[in-house]
Amino acid sequence: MARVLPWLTLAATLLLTTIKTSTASSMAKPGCRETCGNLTIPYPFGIGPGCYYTNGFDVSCEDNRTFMHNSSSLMEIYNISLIGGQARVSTLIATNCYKNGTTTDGWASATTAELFTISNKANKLTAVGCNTLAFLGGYNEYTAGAGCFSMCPNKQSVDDSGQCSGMGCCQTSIAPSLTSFNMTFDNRYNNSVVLEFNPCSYAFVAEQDSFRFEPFYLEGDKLTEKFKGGVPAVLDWVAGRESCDEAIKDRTSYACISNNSQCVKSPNATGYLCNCKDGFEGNPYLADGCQDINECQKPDHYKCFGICSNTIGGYNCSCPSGTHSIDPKISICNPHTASEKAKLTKLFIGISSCAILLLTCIFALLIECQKKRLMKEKERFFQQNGGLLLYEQIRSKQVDTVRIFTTEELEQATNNFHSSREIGRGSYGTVYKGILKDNRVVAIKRSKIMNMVQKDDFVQEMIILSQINHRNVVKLLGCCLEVEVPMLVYEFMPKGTLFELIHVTYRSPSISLDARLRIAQESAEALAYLHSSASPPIIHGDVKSPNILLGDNYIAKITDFGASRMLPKDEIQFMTMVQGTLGYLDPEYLQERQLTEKSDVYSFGVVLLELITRKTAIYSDGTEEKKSLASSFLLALKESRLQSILDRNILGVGMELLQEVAQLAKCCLSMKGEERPLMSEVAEKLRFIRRTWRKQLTENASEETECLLENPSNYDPSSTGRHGSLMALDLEIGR
Ligand SMILES: *[C@@H]1O[C@H](CO)[C@@H](O)[C@H](O)[C@H]1NC(C)=O
Ligand SMILES: *[C@@H]1O[C@H](CO)[C@@H](O)[C@H](O)[C@H]1NC(C)=O
Ligand SMILES: *[C@@H]1O[C@H](CO)[C@@H](O)[C@H](O)[C@H]1NC(C)=O
Ligand SMILES: *[C@@H]1O[C@H](CO)[C@@H](O)[C@H](O)[C@H]1NC(C)=O
Ligand SMILES: *[C@@H]1O[C@H](CO)[C@@H](O)[C@H](O)[C@H]1NC(C)=O
Ligand SMILES: *[C@@H]1O[C@H](CO)[C@@H](O)[C@H](O)[C@H]1NC(C)=O
Ligand SMILES: *[C@@H]1O[C@H](CO)[C@@H](O)[C@H](O)[C@H]1NC(C)=O
Ligand SMILES: *[C@@H]1O[C@H](CO)[C@@H](O)[C@H](O)[C@H]1NC(C)=O
Ligand SMILES: *[C@@H]1O[C@H](CO)[C@@H](O)[C@H](O)[C@H]1NC(C)=O
Ligand SMILES: *[C@H]1O[C@H](CO)[C@@H](O)[C@H](O)[C@H]1NC(C)=O
Repeated sequence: MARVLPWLTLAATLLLTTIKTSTASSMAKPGCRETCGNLTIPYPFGIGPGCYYTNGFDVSCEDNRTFMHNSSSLMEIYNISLIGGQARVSTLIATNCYKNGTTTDGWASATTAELFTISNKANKLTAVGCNTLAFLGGYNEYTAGAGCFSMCPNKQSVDDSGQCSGMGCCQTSIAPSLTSFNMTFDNRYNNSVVLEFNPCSYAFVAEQDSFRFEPFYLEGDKLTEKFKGGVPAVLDWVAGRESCDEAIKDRTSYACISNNSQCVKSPNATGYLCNCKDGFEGNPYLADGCQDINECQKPDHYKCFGICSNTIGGYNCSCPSGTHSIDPKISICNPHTASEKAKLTKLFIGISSCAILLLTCIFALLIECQKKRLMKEKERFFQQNGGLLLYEQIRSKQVDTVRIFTTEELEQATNNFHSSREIGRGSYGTVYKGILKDNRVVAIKRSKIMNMVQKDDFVQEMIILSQINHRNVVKLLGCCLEVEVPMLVYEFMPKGTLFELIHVTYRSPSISLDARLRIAQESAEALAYLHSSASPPIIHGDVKSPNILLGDNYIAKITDFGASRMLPKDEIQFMTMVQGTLGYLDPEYLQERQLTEKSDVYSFGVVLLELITRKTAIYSDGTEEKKSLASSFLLALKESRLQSILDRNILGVGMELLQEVAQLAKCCLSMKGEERPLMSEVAEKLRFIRRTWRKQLTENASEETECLLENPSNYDPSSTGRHGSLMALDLEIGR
């Protein structure tokens, strides 16, 4: 069956029944029929001469159905959209049936009117059949084509999901902007093989969304029955093919003639369309077509909670006088009057700024208080620690050697008391290495809570200590009183303690006898000085090898004296102290709890023993049992086996001297204080022993190491600079 429908230019049966609807909202040209059946026909479409814009928009109305005139096939119009420039129309169906051994040569073609194109976005080439290959030959500017193949060997294989999946139905895209097409079938695929359930094949261009495939379409001529008028398809139309710029220039053919209309580019096709401007509605293709929207009458679309007044192209929504709008656009009116509102706003602003100001003040005050408290605390500690007293004393006695450091200074010097700066830690507290602003290296002693008897005493001590100026006494540089427990700042001793030198053997495998004697002598001199320089004498109270420090060239300097002033008061503290100085403590003191200069002498005796035996004050010689160095030594001396207890490294030459040192030590370790020599005597004796030793060394020069004899004649007991270097050398050799 072939249906050839040529260009139809049917003169419409002019229904001059001018339905007087010349209202402003009329979509048709004034004096023209506006509807056909249920469909409103808006200008540029129109029925009859003079009622349409241009040829393609010429439509006819038959039996309440609308048809396009100037189109190659009689297309029924189902729907017209002015805004998108689209129309839903019916299209032809090409049918190919197998009958009597032959196939009808079915084809269908269509040509759209000018300004109309077939929408390729909305439409698809659709073929229905079970051995069907359909072609579409189309034309836009060029020749275009599409093909669609569907196959289903039996009834069961037909896809019944409604989809055009290729089994009973297929769909394929078409080229854009087609103005004409011709659908044909390839007869090599015909319905002979599927005749019993599908005698015919169909092809058509259809709106994809409106066509749903049903398997029964394959039977007989069910499909053509269902879509008698044709399958819906979508056409794009434009008011002109030119762009808006071009269209506006050519005023004579410009379609957007309404006031308040505007030209827009067609969204789906090439060319332009007309729209009403915002705030207007109606038909932009008609003079006076775009009418102002009375927004106030459409509260569903245009919100206004106040008093609505329509304006041309918009509306004015305001609040009754005396009320204030929260949202100026839609006027949600606030019960507060404007002035009240303003007042409230002012009040609010006032209150909030006051609050902010107040908070800021409070905050600043808190910070200030904190600062003040800190300052007060510091001051309290300063006073508690006798800061003022110290100041006075410093002024009156013209002490210029001791400095009062601030906490900040010391924190800065020790990198906030960083652990990497720790150089010693004990029951007394921690010693840090500090570097002052002037690059001076110092040792800062931060004690744990100690039993400070009286602030006066402490200050007194400070004054005394600061006045002590002996080369073998570690110099006190200053203190910091702003903390609970004062911190003391000493000169820094780079070579550690005597304890480390003689007992941490890997550090100094061998120390010469001369070096040992020198250290002993220097320490003795320092103690003698302490005992004699001031009245009452300064008792060290804690003489032990860890309290003898070594400076450059291993010069010995004693530190931590004045313990007598800070003696423990209660039993627990006493026991702690005893434990700390076990092996050094004067037995008399243990009984009488009275420290004297002779207590220092006893302790020094133990240090002397450490030097010649290289054993710690409390030691164990392989066996579990801990022995007191002093008692072991005295026992060995009594049993005349001194050599057994002495350091093997110094045995050999100078045995008589060692005997003398041993005798000296024995005297120092006398049980009764009065039997012990004075510290000055000890120093004297050591000086003598040392001189003898050096003489012997010179005599034995040929056998001894050359370097040890470097400038032996230059000896001067009061100068240790030389000996310092000797000592260093000895140590070097020892390694
Ligand atoms: C018009 O619409 C009514 C109901 O909306 C419908 O019953 C009638 O069939 C329609 N007429 C045409 C010609 O489409
Ligand atoms: C067209 O529709 C109108 C009303 O909608 C009806 O009165 C008229 O009979 C219809 N005409 C035809 C031919 O159906
Ligand atoms: C136009 O098409 C839409 C859906 O695409 C439909 O809802 C509407 O009823 C149609 N209008 C007419 C007049 O056919
Ligand atoms: C073919 O069709 C003709 C009429 O068009 C009919 O008379 C004839 O019987 C048919 N032949 C067969 C084999 O069906
Ligand atoms: C129908 O198809 C068969 C094979 O599929 C072929 O032999 C036959 O010639 C075709 N008939 C026509 C009329 O093309
Ligand atoms: C045509 O344009 C309109 C408006 O942009 C849009 O809503 C519609 O989906 C388009 N039509 C097609 C088939 O893409
Ligand atoms: C459509 O194609 C068929 C087969 O090629 C041809 O016979 C027919 O003339 C074509 N129709 C048009 C309008 O071009
Ligand atoms: C349309 O605009 C023109 C000029 O811009 C004016 O003269 C005419 O009065 C307007 N028409 C209406 C109905 O507003
Ligand atoms: C809206 O109305 C108010 C009061 O009625 C007026 O002051 C204002 O100017 C109007 N705005 C516009 C855009 O017409
Ligand atoms: C439309 O119809 C007019 C008048 O009947 C004719 O001159 C014109 O060529 C036709 N246009 C098309 C595209 O068919």
